[in-house]
Amino acid sequence: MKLEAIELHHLTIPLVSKFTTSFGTQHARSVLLVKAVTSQAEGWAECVSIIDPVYTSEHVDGAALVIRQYLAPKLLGQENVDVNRIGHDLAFVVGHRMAKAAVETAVLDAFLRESGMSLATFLGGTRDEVACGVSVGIADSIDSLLSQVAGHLESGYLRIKLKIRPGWDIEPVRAVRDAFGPHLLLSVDANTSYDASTLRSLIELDEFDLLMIEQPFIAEDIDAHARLASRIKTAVCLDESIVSAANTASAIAHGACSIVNIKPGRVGGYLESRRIHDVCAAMGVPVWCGGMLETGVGRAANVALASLPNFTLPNDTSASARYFETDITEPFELRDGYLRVPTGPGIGVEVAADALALYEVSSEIITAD
Ligand code: OSB
Ligand code: MG
Repeated sequence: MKLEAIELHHLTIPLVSKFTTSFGTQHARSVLLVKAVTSQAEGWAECVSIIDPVYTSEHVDGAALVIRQYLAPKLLGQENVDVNRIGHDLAFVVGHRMAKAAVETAVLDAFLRESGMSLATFLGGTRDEVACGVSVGIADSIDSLLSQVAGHLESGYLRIKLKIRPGWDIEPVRAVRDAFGPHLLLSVDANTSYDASTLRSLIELDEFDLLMIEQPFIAEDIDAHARLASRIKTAVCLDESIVSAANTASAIAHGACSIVNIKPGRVGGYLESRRIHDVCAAMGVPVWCGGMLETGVGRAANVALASLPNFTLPNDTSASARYFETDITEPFELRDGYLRVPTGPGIGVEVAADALALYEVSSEIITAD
């Protein structure tokens, strides 16, 4: 396949409600869409890096620069782009996995549209709908948190994940557990905000029968996660620490996690995500698909990934309405707690021209030479 151009589209899309984590508050998504143009087809992908380098080191402007200056020229200069070798072709750039994932996925989408095959089929998906949870940000008050959780349960979500940080942990978790009972699938996500001085609260959380504690410590500190995992009965899940199949196998072997959150952007794409899925399956570790408040473009691909067999826990793939008033694709709608896996070619959804026009801030076309 010959690649003719790569386009970058910068969008700003307001969120229906602000989203607060231990690393900050998002009121809008700053979305970088990547479009791959071949003679036969166009493919789309969403770069999930956020506007500031506060979740991982990547950020939107950095991703655009790396794509423009390094990744796109490498692929545009090739006579024949092989979708199974893009990871290898782009390996000369160190890191920048969200940027690489977006380029690889856009080209893969174009290739699959040419071939008439869905991404789910290409990846080896085995289900036609995926179980959905919802990630609830740090709230202004316990009352506000309880009413948000009640609303999400009303919508049908199958698992509630509470964002926590030191000072917002025991009290909100106890309040939600007390209000919604022992059967609620409830987990917490600390986004690396704990250390030895706040370890005590994590141990106290053990009494609330949580499904998992996600990424309490900094990404590099595998050992701290292993020590915590050996002290509590609650499962430890890694998010920020997981960047490749190799480092996943190592983290599991060290006892640092018994559940893995796979985010395709964070690990460099859907092919590496599939390898992580396979490693975890072989090591008896269940996985679920994390989210980055994606539009329908990123969500469609995530839902395809989550159709693989070892995605046995509810995913952070919520319906479009949980994030946006108007999505940029046909909206994803929750049915009894599940989203349908798209069956059309590629990611299986289309970018709506009017929504693109509504939200687009700037765009550029990158060609060979
Ligand atoms: O840690 O899972 C996270 C959003 C931005 C950055 C990090 C995270 C998240 C979420 C959002 O939890 C989940 C979703 O997309 O619904
Ligand atoms: Mg997380």
